[in-house]
Amino acid sequence: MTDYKSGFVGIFGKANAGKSTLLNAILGEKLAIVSPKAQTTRNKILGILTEPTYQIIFSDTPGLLNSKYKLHEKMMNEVSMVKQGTDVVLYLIDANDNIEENTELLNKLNSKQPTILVINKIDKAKAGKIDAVKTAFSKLPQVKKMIEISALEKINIEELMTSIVDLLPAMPAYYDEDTLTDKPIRFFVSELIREKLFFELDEELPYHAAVLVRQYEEKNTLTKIVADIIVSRESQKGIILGKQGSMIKKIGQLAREDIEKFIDRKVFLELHVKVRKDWRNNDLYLKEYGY
Ligand SMILES: Nc1nc2c(ncn2[C@@H]2O[C@H](COP(=O)(O)OP(=O)(O)OP(=O)(O)O)[C@@H](O)[C@H]2O)c(=O)[nH]1
Ligand SMILES: [Mg+2]
Repeated sequence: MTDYKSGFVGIFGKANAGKSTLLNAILGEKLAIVSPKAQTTRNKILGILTEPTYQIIFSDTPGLLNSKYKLHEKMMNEVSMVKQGTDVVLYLIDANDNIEENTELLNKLNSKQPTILVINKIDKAKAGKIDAVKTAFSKLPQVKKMIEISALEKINIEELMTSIVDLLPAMPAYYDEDTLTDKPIRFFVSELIREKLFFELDEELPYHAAVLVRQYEEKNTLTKIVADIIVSRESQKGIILGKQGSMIKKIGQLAREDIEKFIDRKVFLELHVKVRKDWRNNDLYLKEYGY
């Protein structure tokens, strides 16, 4: 197959731009967790799309930010790693977001690879915003193409795929056609639990939490999973447990339902809460929790 195309495509942008939503929309599978809060994604996640004429290896990345603690540094290391191996850059901007901030961030990303500006959330873009974004970004030489999409409503995704394939090198597939991602099942399980924290807990708390799957055991009729929710302060433990354990019960129930969908099996999920003081600034803990 001489004209087969294949390559690595990094999805970059500010937190909350819709990067993980886009990855899921492209793959038709919920690989990356999504929440209304910024800084949901912490690890790079590979999503592989294999078609008869091309294979695209997408990488979702954490939103670009200024590091405030070591966890942030690790997150930005993930971004750098993806950047190094990428053939095509997708830079996602929320159509309503600040334009100057985003042009600066794309310049700071400083990738030499051809870039597609993906203007997302056009389903709720304010009048004139899309044109303003286009005017500003057309001045950047690395931007080869600009496309308006809605990752949530799956608008213009096909057009985006065509534009990506145009920029890909002729190359045989890197992965076999059954491979969807690079992360083990335990990673997705911990992410689905972590996602629930973003929805059920107030402002700051999800940013102090990590999830570690300690046991994953396939029994006859179900899969038994034991996981720790790690927080950085004693006071946070009580909040996650809730009144008579009501909060952790709710989190466990919602997570279990999603995990069952993901692995297509009945799940028994046991959650524990542990305090690891200031884990976000501790290299050993960060490593243990997968960062
Ligand atoms: N209206 C609308 N909302 C969207 C669209 N795409 C994503 N969202 C919403 O935007 C929010 C953030 O989406 P994510 O996919 O988590 O964004 P992200 O860029 O991965 O964010 P981080 O992981 O924090 O960097 C979620 O509430 C999504 O439902 C879109 O096309 N239209
Ligand atoms: Mg994300």
